[in-house]
Amino acid sequence: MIIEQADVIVTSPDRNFVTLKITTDDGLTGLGDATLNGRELSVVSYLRDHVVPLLIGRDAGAIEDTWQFLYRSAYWRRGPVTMAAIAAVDVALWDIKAKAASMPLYELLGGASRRGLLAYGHASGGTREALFDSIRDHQEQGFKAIRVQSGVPGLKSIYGIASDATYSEGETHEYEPAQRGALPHEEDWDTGSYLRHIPTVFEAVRNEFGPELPLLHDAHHRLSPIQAARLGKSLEPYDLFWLEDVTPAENQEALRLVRRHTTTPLAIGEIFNTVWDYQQIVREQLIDYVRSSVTHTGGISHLKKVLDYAAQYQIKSGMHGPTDVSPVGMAAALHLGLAIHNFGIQEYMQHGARTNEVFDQSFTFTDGLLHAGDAVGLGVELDTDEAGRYPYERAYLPYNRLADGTVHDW
Ligand code: KDG
Ligand code: MG
Repeated sequence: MIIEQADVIVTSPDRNFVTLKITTDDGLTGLGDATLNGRELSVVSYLRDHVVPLLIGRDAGAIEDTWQFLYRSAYWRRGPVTMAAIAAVDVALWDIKAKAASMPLYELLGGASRRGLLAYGHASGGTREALFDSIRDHQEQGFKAIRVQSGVPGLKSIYGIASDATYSEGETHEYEPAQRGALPHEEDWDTGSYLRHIPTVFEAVRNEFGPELPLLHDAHHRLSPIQAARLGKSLEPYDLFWLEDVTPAENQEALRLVRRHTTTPLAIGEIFNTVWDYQQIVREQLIDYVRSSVTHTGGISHLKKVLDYAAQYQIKSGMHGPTDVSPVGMAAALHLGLAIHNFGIQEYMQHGARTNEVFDQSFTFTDGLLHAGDAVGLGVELDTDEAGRYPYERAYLPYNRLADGTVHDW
């Protein structure tokens, strides 16, 4: 199994995706997701210009050795671009190894530890009525756990709210933050209004939907440690499954302060990319869920190390699964989630119809549980002709300004 060819495929069916396809001399192919939202072409260059030439002629079965070679020989370590590129190689090689073994990948990773993966969907609404409709819609789709994001009075556009205008029966409407265009979209932010409003939203949701439905919320990095502590405390009566990204977590010590004040479970890590980003917060038990995706954390080989480390402290997985993780990245998450013991929950935002035409997938979603399916390998194939119909289009994530014009965390 010698690597003969490696192609980087960029396609933009509903949004931009970057996929690495590795082909071996015996005709096996493997796919890896290398999509980095809003910075896609930097990973394309990293792969095409620097990594692909190193792969040709290597043993496709030497996954750990290839990982260590790519990570250490670059000298420049870590970072989202490097780790997304290495992740794509790693996942493509796992796909090939599982195909060579004629097994679904989760079997090769140790076999299934559960029947399926509890998934949470994204309910949102600018108004209370739209939010309740969205929660009901997700329940009808089968979701047994739901993330709740709400508009805030006085703020025009805010993270996590799907446009009410696109909401109609039978239509899945997922929130897509990256917008095509020459410049990023500007949103407004006011922490005081947010902190006053959000507890009233969860009170109303609990009154309407009862005490049992697992509810999640994403604060999207916007709070200071003491503000985060206040939010966690004020949400305690509504029994959240988790509160996500309360602070910009590169300041890991911030979470000590948050923890001292609240028992609301904390999830962090979608923008982390190595085990070293988790060193302190895992060792000091400052979080409850690891939010990293396979795509942004060096692939299955590296994220498995992060999750095994977390398992020693009873910290579980909560892998990132937004639309910017491609179907290839989602499949990798599902195989890993099935195999590990400390699985917690899986984020599941649904891809659009065009994306599902480009990527042929074998996962299932039944009664609230995701399963990777029993096709060999990852269970995803990419239709290159279909992909070729959708060339890359520049797109940016939005950013935030406060009322006085100051740029704020988005
Ligand atoms: O690319 C950025 C998105 O993936 C991110 O904003 C989504 O926070 C997110 C989530 O929890 O899915
Ligand atoms: Mg998030």
